[in-house]
Amino acid sequence: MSPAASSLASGHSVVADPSGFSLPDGQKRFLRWTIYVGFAALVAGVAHGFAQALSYADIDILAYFPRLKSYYQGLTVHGVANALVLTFAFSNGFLPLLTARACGRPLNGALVVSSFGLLVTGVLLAGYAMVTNQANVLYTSYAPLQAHWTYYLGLVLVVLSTYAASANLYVTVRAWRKDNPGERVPLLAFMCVASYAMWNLASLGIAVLFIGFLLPWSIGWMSGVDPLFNRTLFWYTGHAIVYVWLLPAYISWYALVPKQVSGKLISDPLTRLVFIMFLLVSVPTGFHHQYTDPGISTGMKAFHAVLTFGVFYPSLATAFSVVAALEIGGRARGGTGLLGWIRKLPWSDPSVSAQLLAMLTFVLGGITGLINASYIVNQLVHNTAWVPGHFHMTVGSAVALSIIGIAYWLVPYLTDRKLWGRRVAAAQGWIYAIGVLIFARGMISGGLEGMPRRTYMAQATYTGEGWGLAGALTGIGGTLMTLSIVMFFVVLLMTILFGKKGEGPTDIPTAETLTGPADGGWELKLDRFWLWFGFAVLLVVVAYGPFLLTYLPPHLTSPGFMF
Ligand code: HAS
Repeated sequence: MSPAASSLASGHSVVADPSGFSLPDGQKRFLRWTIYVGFAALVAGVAHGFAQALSYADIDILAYFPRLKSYYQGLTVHGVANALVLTFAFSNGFLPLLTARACGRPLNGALVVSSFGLLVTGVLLAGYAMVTNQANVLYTSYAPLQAHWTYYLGLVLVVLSTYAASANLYVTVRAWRKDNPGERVPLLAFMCVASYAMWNLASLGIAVLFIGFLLPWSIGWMSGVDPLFNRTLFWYTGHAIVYVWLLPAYISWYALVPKQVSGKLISDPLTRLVFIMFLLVSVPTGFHHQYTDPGISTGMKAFHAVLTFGVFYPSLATAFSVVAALEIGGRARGGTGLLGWIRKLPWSDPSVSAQLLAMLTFVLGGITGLINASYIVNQLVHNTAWVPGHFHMTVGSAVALSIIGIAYWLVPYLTDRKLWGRRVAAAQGWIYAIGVLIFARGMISGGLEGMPRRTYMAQATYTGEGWGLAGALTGIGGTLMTLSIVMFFVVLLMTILFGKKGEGPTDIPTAETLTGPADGGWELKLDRFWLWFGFAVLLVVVAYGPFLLTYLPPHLTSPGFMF
C-alpha cells in the first residue's frame, strides 16, 4: 500500500465505511454524558474565574455568590472544575471514541459505564466538600491545608474513571491487534494509547499521595503528614498532568484539524515519535515546580530542568508538523505566496478557527513555560501572577479553546443535530482568544512587578508599581473570556435542544498522512508500548530515586489546618 494513501483513522487493513462511523447507541450516549459532565463543571469553573479576574481590577463580587464563604473556596472550585474535571471528563469521552473509530470496532460497554459512574460519583463527592466550604485546599491540595475526606475520595474516583477509560483503549487496541496480526497500530489509536499510558505512570504520585496520606489523614487515621514529601508526590504527577490535558488537543491538531482544512498530516513516524517522547519525558520533570523548595538537592533540580527542556522538543516538532499540515490545506484551497495560505484556511468554520486560535495562543503559552523552566529566571516569576498568565495561555486556551473547537463538531456528531448558531460560535472563539491574551498580558506584567498569585487582590491592603494597569487588563480580559464562554454555552444548549435533527456529521474528521507508516525496520519498535513504558519507568527511577533514597521515610509531623 502506498504510504501516501494510508488512512490515519483506519490503518492499513480496516476499510473506512463510506457511510460514516458510529458506536452502539448506548455507548454513544454514555460518552456524550461523560463530556457533558465536563461542560457542567466548566459552568462552575468560569463563574468563579470571573470573580477572580475582577478582583485583580479591584472589583469585589464575591458577596453575590450564594454559599461562598471565602476567596479560597471559589479558587478551589475554579481550579478543580476547570483543570481537573473538564479536562478528564473530556478525555474520558473523546479518546475512547477516537480509538474505536481508529480500530473500527465498538468499545467495551462495561468500561464505558464504569468510567462514567466513577466520574459522576467522584465529582459529586468532591463537589460536596467544596460547596460546603470544607475543601479550601486549591487544586494542588498542598498539606497541611486539609480538606474533608469526601474531597480526596472524590478525586481518587475521578482518577479511577480515567483508569477505566484507559483500560478501554487498551482492550480495544488489543482486540484489534488480535484480528490484524502483524499490522501497524492505527496512528489515531496509537496517539490515544500513548497519552493515557503516560497518564497511568504519571498518576502514581497522586495515587500514593491521596490514598496513602491525605485520605487517611483527613479521616483521622494519621495524625500528621509531611508537606515537602506531599508536594513532591503532587508534582511528580503535576507536571505530566499538563500534557495529559494537552495531548487530546494535540491529537486533534495532528489528526483531525488537517482533514478539516483540506490538509494532510505530514509524517506518521514523526507523530509516533512525538507521542513516545511525551511518554518518556513528561514525568521526570516535576522538580521544576519546586525550584524554590528546600530539602531537594540543587543537582536533582538541575537534572529535572534539563529534562524539562527535553519535553519541549516534542512540542517544537508538533509546531512544525501542524503548521506544515495547515499550509498544505491552505494551498489546496488556493492560497499562494509565503503567508497567503493562512487567509485561505476555513476561518468561518468555528471548529477550525477556535483550534487555530488555540494554537496561536499556545505559542506564547509555550514560550512563557520555557521561561518558567529556566532555573534562575524562575526565582523572579515563581508564585507571582506571571504563573497564572502562563497557564491561561496553555491549559486555559490551548486546551480549553481546542476542547471548545472540537465540541463544535463532536456534540453535533454525538447528538446527530446540526450545530446551532455557526456565526455566534465563530465569534466566540475570537472573543475568547482576544480575552485570554489581554488577561495574560495583565497577569504577566503584574507578575514581573511582583504581583502575587492566589491572593484576593480586591481586599489587599497593599499595592505595587504597575499593578493598577496589570489588574485592569486582567479584569477586562477575564470579562471577555467569561462572555465568550456564555456564548459557547448558548450555542451548545441550542444545538442539543433545537439543532436540526438528522443533520449532524456522520463521521469523525480524520486526516490522511503524507508519509505513512513503514512496513519494516526500526519504526516497528515504536508500536511496542511496553518497551517504551519500561524506559519511562527507568527514567523516573533515575530522576526520583536519589531524592527518595536520601529523604525517606516521610516526616509525618504536620497536623491539618482547615479554614
Ligand atoms: Fe507549564 C507552571 C514549564 C507547558 C500548565 N504550567 C504551570 C502551571 C500550570 C501549567 C497549570 O518550568 C501552574 C502550576 C501551579 O499551580 O503552580 N510549562 C512549562 C514548559 C512547558 C509548559 C517548559 N504548562 C504547559 C502546558 C500546560 C501548562 C502545555 C497546560 C496544558 N510550567 C512550567 C514551569 C512551571 C509551570 C517551570 C512552574 C512555574 C512556577 O514557578 O511555579 C512546555 O511544554 C511548553 C512547550 C510548548 C511550546 C509551544 C509549541 C507551539 C505549538 C503551536 C503551533 C501552532 C502554531 C500556530 C505555530 C514551545 C505546538 C499555527 C496557526 C496558524 C494560523 C498558521
